[in-house]
Amino acid sequence: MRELEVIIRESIHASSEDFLKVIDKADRIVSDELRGLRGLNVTGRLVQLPLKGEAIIIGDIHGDLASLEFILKNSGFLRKAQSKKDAYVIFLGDYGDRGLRSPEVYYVVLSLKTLFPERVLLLQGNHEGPTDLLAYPHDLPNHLQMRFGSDWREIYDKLSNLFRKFHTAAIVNGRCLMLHGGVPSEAKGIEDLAYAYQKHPYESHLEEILWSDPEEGIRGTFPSPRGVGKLFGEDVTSKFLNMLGVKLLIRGHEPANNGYKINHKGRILTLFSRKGFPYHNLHGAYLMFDLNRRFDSAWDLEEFVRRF
Ligand SMILES: [Mn+2]
Repeated sequence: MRELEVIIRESIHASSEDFLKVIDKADRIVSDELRGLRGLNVTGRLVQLPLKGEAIIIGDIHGDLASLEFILKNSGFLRKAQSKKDAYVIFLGDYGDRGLRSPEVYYVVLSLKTLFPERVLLLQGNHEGPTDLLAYPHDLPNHLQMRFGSDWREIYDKLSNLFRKFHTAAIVNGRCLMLHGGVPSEAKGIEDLAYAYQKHPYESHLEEILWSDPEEGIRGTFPSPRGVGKLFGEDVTSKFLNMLGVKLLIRGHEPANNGYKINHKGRILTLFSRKGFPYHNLHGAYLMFDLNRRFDSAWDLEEFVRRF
């Protein structure tokens, strides 16, 4: 079984051919999952996790390979997964762009998916959206071009095609929901999460799921300064989470100086798992807790947030 150090080294030295192989392999696994052919419990693009096992939840990485390596090493995920312990790693999306190591981060994340298909969940972020609604600046293509020369186009097209197959959200029944950005304010039920992917984000709940942010002191929704998605109030959060019967939303998307922040009376936990340019947050953070644990709010889980 491959060690973490080996995978990291591979990510830095892989040829375009090696990279394409990892993408193809991950694509086959993710496509099988969407057809219900794998061990994960998937409805549309919503994954249901069991009430047992350990969850390692990772927010935005944005090309920061060093933080990703730190988290994987310190959480002991590979060791746990290799010894067949019930451990899941759930990425909340936004793997590339911003940082200097976007191709390498994708290589590591996709390698993990191929090594432990049922233990690694890759959620879609707004940096993995459709090509006509992508976060700007989107510098992944430039990084691929610098590294792989004229092969960049094939790699980018295949990666980009795979992004659109990533899961939209994950749920632990009665406990928590995980997704990248925000609550779909007009959603009528859990199906709107599971099947949001069927329409372009502009015509579906997916725009808010990938792009929205919680705001304090407002009711309902307001236009987002991002120009896409919305700012949503605590009333929107409570209505949606109560409808799903969960206590907490765990999401990424927003930089936080401490690596994490809590909003809407403890019903939202934001994780930001990378450091450095261009955000300069003091800490990155990830969450590691037992899926069997009962909690009422983000404050009950705060002791399991690991800052670095
Ligand atoms: Mn984002």
